[in-house]
Amino acid sequence: MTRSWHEVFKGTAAPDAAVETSAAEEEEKKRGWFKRFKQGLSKSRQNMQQHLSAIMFDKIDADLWERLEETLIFADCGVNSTVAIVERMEQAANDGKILGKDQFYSHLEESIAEMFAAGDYQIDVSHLPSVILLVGVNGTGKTTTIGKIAWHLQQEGKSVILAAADTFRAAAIEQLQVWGKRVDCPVIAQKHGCDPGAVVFDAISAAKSRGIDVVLVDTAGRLHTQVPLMEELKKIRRVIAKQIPDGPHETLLTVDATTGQNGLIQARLFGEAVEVTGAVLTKLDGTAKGGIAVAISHELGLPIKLVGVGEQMEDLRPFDPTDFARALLEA
Ligand SMILES: Nc1nc2c(ncn2[C@@H]2O[C@H](COP(=O)(O)OP(=O)(O)O)[C@@H](O)[C@H]2O)c(=O)[nH]1
Ligand SMILES: [Mg+2]
Repeated sequence: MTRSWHEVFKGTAAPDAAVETSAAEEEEKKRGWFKRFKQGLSKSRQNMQQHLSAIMFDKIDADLWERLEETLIFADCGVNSTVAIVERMEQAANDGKILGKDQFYSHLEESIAEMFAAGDYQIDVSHLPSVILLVGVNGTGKTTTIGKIAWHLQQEGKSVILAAADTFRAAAIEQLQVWGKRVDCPVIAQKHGCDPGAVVFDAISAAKSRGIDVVLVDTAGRLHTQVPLMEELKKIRRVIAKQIPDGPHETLLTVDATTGQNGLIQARLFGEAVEVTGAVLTKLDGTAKGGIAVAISHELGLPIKLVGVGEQMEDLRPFDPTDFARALLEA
């Protein structure tokens, strides 16, 4: 089910009863979000439907399963998820549950949704302050996602501070400052090249003294193969844990959907080096192979907490496996 932001951010209050929107209005809003999400997935949906449209459904036989398998592989669902989905479908067919097109699609929707890793799909902002670390390869959307999250958190009544701990590139600090201006929240930054740990230390100190709710930490994303980056990330985590023993409360890994299986490999290496609590899948609007969402969650065993389906603030959406499967298959 489409979730609203206060359902995603653990630690934010439900809308005030006095100004609470009616159930019908809430439904209407959720329909709007789903429509937008579906729009972001249109390339992937067209691709999927084009492949499946050749199926006649007059015979449920090996040819049909082969075509389904090809479709899923081509959509970048990954080999393991594909095999699991097809097996589940064949089983349902053997049990007499798939006799035609409608049942095929409804079972496929269910089977895809079930591939997503079980886990906590919420983002924990219940601490004071809560610390959220964004990690991932360069260009996967860390800085942009931080700006978008900051805006949504503020909409839910949380105060936010940004920490420019990607000190490796000068442009990265400026980019975060631009976001800080845009969403109107403070940015703690030092000079290009300085110790990212020091920036994080300052940001947490500032959050504590000013009573700010959430610290969002931007980090560098030089390639995973570089040992120093992983050491740097571990050091940042130690600096956080020294000030806040149970922090960071979330470590979100950004993965660029347009990089397909290659992005998945990079993400896996990141995930092995730092403890990650969830994934943010960005640029889902820019690919016809949205099945990568299935592969990422299934292969990494990570819940996808957020997805980017465009460059606007509203194009960062809470992720829901059932919505995803529906948006991928629904006509
Ligand atoms: N279309 C689209 N572009 C995105 C999305 N998320 C990020 N981008 C773009 O991807 C590029 C790299 O993002 P950036 O935040 O700088 O990545 P970083 O290096 O990981 O911090 C920027 O041009 C963003 O505007 C998304 O969900 N959809
Ligand atoms: Mg960046």
